[in-house]
Amino acid sequence: MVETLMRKTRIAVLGTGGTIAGEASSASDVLSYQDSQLSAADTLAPLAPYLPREVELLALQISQLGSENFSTDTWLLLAHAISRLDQTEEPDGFVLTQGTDTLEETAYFLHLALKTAKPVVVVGAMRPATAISADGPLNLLRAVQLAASPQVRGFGVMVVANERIFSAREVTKSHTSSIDSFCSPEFGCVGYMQNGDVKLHRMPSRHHTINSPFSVSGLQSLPKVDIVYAYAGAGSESIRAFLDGGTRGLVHAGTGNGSISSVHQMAYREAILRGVAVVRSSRTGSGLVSRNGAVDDDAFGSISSDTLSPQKARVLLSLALTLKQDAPELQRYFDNY
Ligand code: DAS
Repeated sequence: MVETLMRKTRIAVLGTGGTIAGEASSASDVLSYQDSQLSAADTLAPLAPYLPREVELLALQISQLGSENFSTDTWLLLAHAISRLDQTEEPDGFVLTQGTDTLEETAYFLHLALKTAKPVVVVGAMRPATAISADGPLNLLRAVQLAASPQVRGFGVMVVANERIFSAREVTKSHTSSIDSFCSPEFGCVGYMQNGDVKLHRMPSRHHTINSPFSVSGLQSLPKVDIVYAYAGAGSESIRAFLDGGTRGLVHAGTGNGSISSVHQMAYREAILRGVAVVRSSRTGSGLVSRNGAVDDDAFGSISSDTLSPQKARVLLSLALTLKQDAPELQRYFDNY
């Protein structure tokens, strides 16, 4: 008798801490708690009865810290861990659990840097694991189901939250405490999770992962890029401090369509003369920062962020600076990624 052994769908789950791994002293306490207490394996335990039999999980603890403490080195650590696992364990998909505060930055970084067509899902929770109505277990179950789905092969990095699937480039945390915090202003989600089934509505349109030129293989650090926040009456102290600190790129979180005050313009002019890249983005939360709009980028030597938020523009600029320094070439990355 010939027996065919079916290989199970293997999902690697990488834990890094955050609220999804958090504990409070009372189940009714959803706001004061200790994050990063449970291991990746602990957070997966409640899912066991609901996982399809053909799925097997591989749990790994990468770090145990709130995502407000993530750095660009954490992103590199995660990218290297995923690439290594991809080769050694040959999983079919990846789930990364982390705090929600900077989740969108990690997700976009991996979306640009990873060289895999396998689904990668970044997931967190707004309430600790001990909460009477914790969102972590359902989000995590959906993340595993999504990562196991061949339908999203080639979609790059996704975020799943509150039954919606988002593309890493577009997703943002939009609320301090609601379980419906994750959204994608203007673009919307790419699909839904419906009782564990993946229901897709569109594909991510910009290039990513295997179709991006960025590679962090062998890279131990990223170029330093900082964000300058614009507000009425802002001085240029932060720009000067960043320049003194050795920054390689500055992202302007500008008012409106990425406008720059005359005080900031003077300091940025000096930055550009010193070879520091300056990207104009907007603090408004949605819309496209148009090139040669509020500022004549051609004349000024700046780059417009397209629809990237300041924190996402920083991610792209950090990676772009590993390949190019020139403003027109950097602009091409912002037009395409
Ligand atoms: N502690 C914050 C963080 O790690 C919040 C969270 O996990 O959701 O990002």
